[in-house]
Amino acid sequence: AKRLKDTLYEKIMDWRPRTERLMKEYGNVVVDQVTIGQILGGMRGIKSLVSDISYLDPQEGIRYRGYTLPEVFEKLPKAKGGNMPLVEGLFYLLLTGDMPTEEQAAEVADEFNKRRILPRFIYELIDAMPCCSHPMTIFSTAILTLHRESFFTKKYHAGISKLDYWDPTYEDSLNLLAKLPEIATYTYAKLYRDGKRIQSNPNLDFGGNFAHMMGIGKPYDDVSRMHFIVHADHEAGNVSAHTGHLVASSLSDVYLSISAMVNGLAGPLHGLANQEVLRWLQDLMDKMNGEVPTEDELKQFVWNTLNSGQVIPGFGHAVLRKTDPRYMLQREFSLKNMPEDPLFKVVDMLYNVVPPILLEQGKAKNPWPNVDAQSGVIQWHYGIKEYDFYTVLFGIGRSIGICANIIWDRALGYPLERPKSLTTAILEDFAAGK
Ligand code: CMX
Repeated sequence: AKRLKDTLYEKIMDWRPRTERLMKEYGNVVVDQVTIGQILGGMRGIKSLVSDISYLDPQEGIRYRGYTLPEVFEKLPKAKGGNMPLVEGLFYLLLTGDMPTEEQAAEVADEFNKRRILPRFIYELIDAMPCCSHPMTIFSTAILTLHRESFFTKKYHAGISKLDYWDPTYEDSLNLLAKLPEIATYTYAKLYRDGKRIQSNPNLDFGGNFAHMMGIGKPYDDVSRMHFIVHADHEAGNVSAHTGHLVASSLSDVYLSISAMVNGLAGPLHGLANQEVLRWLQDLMDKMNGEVPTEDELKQFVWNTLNSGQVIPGFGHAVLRKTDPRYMLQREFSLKNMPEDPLFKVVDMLYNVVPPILLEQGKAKNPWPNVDAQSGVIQWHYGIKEYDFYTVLFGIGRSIGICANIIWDRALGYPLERPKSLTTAILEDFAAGK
């Protein structure tokens, strides 16, 4: 069978004329207008990026390479002994646009396996991080430190052709992705288990091996696969994806770019929201002395949070205008596997309680839950109670999508990103019609 890299090369050669033609013949076609509100409002909604890896419809939610999430979960090859798809298959899909066969997913597994060993200096680095460092800081620092391994950077200095940039970027991406579960699980061991590390098992798939290294039995392998797959990509404009793309556009390699994207993910309005959900729920449970609250008590707690000027973590979205399908998938899993979990019961009550309150408050454009409202509760149920760690899991998943994006950025020769900024006075002149 054809190797992944050869398949990718063919796809790239087919795709290049499309972007070249758009650029040469249709470069002046107008796609969007920009208002002062958008310039001052975080560039919300401006159509100014391109990604073929995924597309987010405000009503329907994310599609990976044209497939909805339920389709992705149905069609990807499943892990042996599990019910969830192989993360390796997802990477194949994101990279090529083709739904992989079992054999094709196995090739990715094989590639990851060959590249997963961490250099000793990464363990030493994690050991040397100052106490109370947030796991996201450690994760980002470890990825950044691997920069010295970059194949792209070596090739660039040796002077390779621009047309070949994608190749060492692909190699760097596989090398990095293969190592992320090792970095994350050692970070966990170091912070919360006195550094007692469980060696990886080369016979297991990405998700299975992650669960094994975390020391958690079934169905945590399926939980990990589901988690990494639902978090992989959310088109190109969110903070993590955009940061990865932006940094890579200066020809910083994958290590520099992914470390940067992880830092963007670490903010409470983005990935860190999953940790915030758990912190918020624990605060609620403490106030209730561990009892599941009544609906009225829950409403009061939500209003108290809003009235103190805080956001309800896990609700709202910058683009989505319906319940996040990533929330629904995790909810289905929870209903099947942990319906009696008291925290899950509270999360499910919040699903009914929060949206009407946010609507009544009248600020949030989307009152519905997002991915982060559910993910932490599942981790908690399977024994990961150190919720500071949750965003690292998000980071592993998101890296898969961002690496696929960056490989394609290089393949299609996307240039340095450089939008134009204005001054307030210039905006005031526009406002006055000058
Ligand atoms: N609770 C309270 N207020 C909210 C809210 C929420 N969950 N979501 C939005 N709002 C408020 C905003 O803070 C904003 O208020 P101001 O006008 O006072 O600034 C107003 O509603 C309008 O915001 P918006 O246009 O609906 O949302 P944005 O595009 O500005 O922000 C997001 C989107 C996700 C940052 C926001 O909904 C939020 O803060 N949610 C809670 C944090 C969260 O769950 N983040 C994770 C998102 C998914 C992810 O990236 O991981």
